[in-house]
Amino acid sequence: MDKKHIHFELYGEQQEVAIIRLTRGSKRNALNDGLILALRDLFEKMPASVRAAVIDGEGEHFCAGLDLSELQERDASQGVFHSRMWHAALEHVQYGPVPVIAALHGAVVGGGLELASACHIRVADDTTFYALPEGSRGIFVGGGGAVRIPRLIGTARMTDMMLTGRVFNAQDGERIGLAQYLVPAGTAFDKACELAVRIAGNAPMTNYALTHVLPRIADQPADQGFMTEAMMAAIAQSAPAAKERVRAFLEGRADKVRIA
Ligand code: 1HE
Repeated sequence: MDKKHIHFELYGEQQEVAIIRLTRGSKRNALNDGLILALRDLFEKMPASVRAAVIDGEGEHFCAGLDLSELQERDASQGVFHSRMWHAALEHVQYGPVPVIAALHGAVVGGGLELASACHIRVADDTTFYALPEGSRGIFVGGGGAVRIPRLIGTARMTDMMLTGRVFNAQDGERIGLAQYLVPAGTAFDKACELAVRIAGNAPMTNYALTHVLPRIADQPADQGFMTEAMMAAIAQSAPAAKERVRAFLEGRADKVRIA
């Protein structure tokens, strides 16, 4: 494991937000095996106080993707296991204990985009650019990108990115759905922390429903999806946290919905 290239700290009044920073800036936060395993372990052993997490990268770029220097040494069967290791690690991010927000800047490329797409919310600053250089390097995505990226931007756009080496800038990335938020240069981390604190205050069952159940409903046929939704709705609304929140609104103690 490569804990020296990953920084972990707790943030917020109740230490409710985990900050996870890739700190391999000299290699543009390229993800070697040790870093991928360290990410998996962090999500597996998240402290109990944590209710949301932020991932960002040190230096000029979020992440340059797979560490290409490790690629040269692998044969086909090792390649399968390597890809499956990424899958397992990024499953821990997507289906881990808490909602995860990626704070993006600079290069979000290859495996860096695969990592970002395993997160639940992406906040990009103006310097962000997105690419899948696997296409021009003679390889393919292997970290879950073939499953997750078409769900964000559609199969046609991902095909274009890989066939032609197309690079999307921050504005176009937000327009096509690679990020949900676009913020001025240098502010993605602060915005991600602000969102994380807000998310951490949600009822835990609602956050669980959104991170673990909604994506599965989206993959179900409509008939099954409606049924899963009904089950989840019933479970969420029966939690004491939900009852108190609804009561607070009815008694005028909770915020109304307003545009910011
Ligand atoms: C790396 C990597 C890397 C940088 N593996 N070492 N990803 C790519 O094909 C992207 C490759 N990287 C780049 O295009 C550029 O580095 C960046 C646009 C991200 C940044 O450019 P720049 O000018 O700021 O940095 P640089 O000078 O290119 O790189 C600085 C150092 O980082 C340099 O090493 P040095 O020892 O010469 O200082 C680079 O070699 C090193 N570096 N990126 C290894 N990716 C699960 S499958 C996923 C498949 C993929 O992700 S494939 C896509 C890989």
